[in-house]
Amino acid sequence: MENNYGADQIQILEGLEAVRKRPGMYIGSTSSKGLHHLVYEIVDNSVDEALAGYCTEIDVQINSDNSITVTDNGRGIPVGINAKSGLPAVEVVFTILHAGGKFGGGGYKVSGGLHGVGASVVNALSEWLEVQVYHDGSIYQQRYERGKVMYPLKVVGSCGMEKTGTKVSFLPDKEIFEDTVYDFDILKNRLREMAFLTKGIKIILRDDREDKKEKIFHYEGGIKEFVQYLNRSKTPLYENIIYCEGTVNNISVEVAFQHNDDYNESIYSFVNNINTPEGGMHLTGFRNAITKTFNDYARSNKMLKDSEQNLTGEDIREGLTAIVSVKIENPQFEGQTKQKLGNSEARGAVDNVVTEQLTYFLEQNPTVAKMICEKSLLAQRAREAARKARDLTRRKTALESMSLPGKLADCSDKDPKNCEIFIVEGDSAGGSAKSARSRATQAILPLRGKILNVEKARLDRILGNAEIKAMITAFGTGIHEDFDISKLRYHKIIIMTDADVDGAHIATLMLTFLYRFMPELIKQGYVYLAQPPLYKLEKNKKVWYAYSDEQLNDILTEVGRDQNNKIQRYKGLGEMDADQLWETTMDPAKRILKKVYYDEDYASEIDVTFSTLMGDNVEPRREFIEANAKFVKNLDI
Ligand code: TTJ
Repeated sequence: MENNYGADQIQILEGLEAVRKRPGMYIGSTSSKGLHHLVYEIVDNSVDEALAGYCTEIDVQINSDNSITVTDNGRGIPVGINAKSGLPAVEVVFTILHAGGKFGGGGYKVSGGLHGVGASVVNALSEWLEVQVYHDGSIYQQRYERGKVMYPLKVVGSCGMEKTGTKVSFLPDKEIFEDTVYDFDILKNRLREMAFLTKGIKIILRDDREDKKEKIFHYEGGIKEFVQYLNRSKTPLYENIIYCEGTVNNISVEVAFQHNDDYNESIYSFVNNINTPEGGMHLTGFRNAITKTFNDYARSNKMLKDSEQNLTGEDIREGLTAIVSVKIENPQFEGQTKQKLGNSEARGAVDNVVTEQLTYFLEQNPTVAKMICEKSLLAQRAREAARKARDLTRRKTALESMSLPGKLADCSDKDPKNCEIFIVEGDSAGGSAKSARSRATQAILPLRGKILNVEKARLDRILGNAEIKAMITAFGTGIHEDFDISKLRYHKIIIMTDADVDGAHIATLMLTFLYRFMPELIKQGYVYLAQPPLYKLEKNKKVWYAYSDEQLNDILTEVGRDQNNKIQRYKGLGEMDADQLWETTMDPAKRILKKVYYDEDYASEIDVTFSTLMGDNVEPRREFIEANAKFVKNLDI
């Protein structure tokens, strides 16, 4: 028996020696993080006892020498002899690696850190550790130094029969830890979290060093109060904190949530009281459940019409604060940092519990249900708008990188001040304009037919339109928030259309586009309308051009009305040859340009005009063309 004991002792010491040789493998690190981890490893045991229903209070004390004392009022670690080892169970707990939770009790150990290594590791990494167990009116005690048993478990005193519990004190080993000074706030935060996650438990943290401090964490509402705490500096959307709880296939599920009026989601998930920053199956189950349940509710209550798209999970989670907490027997951690729950059965468990109880809650609380659905619908709309804006940005980038349009006959001068661009209606007129122009300073961009009415088309169609794309790239400024007037390649943008109703309509469509997409060009006076003549009068090898009926009359009166007058009515730019076009419309020395101006005082009126008069009706269009004169000034250049 004694020999056996000796052999076991050697094995045990080899086990704990391994922990001292490679502490990082057991507690992650020997930095401050590892130092604090020792406390959590011990407290976890008391939390388990609380979860088993036998412990209501856990006392954590930082002593003046930076040792820690954890006391609970549970049943006490068993002091009886463990059959397999022939040792008191309490000694097994502190001296045999991975013994934690495997003995006695019957229940599984749910609590337990990322490394889940238990009390023996804390013992191995402590200069000394003392345990006292209050049980059956006696106080049992054992002491260890760097994992070595100092004496067999002994009775050191007596207590009332009703008093039970466990008290563990330890001093982290300075040979192991870089830093052995405890930080009150670090312990405070984690213990608060543990208290939230274990409803009803009272955790007291005391600092007995110079700066005496005490904190008591006790939340009867558990994670409901956790959500309330997280939303404390926010404006909740409704008063209730929605709470779902249940056990499915031995997986215990607890979820609490509440929306606030901002846009971020803050969801924290836990497995066996351990934070899972990478989420995992439990979080997936929660997300699936709320997405499905809120969509079902919104549909059956006609908040979403049949034709409307489902709310996305993102829409529903806008402004959501939530805690998802599961307790599972054999958690599998995955991912980069092993902080993601891999057990797929946890997904179904959370989904079941949340779907069933949330559905019931929404039926019972229609006001809250409607508020959440309405917020989600707003989020959906905002998301749609944002997507459109993103698409637009993408398109814009595509436009910027686009080379100059092939149809553009550019000028050779690169100083925008000297340059002008003629936007010409029709390919044939474009051809004449190209041969007539002064190549150095005049660029020609012919447009085929009528350009798209930007008042009546969705943005995607507008930006997909070849004529519009050609203009944007030729001008060089970009559009909307990317508009940069300093990149304008021509200081005169001249719209040159036929001098008839159709021509005027095309000019109007052009102006509408410029007004909506590049209003600065108009405001800063870069936009002009060319004035081709309506009539040509030839007499005795002399030529006159008339830009209006009135002007023709004046000329006729001057030259005399006789048979030698040869009068030509221009129906379109295409009827002029290159020389005529140059002479009458393009030559800066002779032409008439109308400058399009923008009067800030008329801004709203202009806006309404462009929006409403670009309809399919011919009459309003005509009216508009006449009204157009309001925005156009005669200017002789
Ligand atoms: C195990 O099942 C039988 C009854 O006692 C259960 C038990 O071990 N309870 C228990 C352990 N309560 N508290 C602890 C404990 C407390 C501290 C501070 C440290 C450790 C290692 C365990």
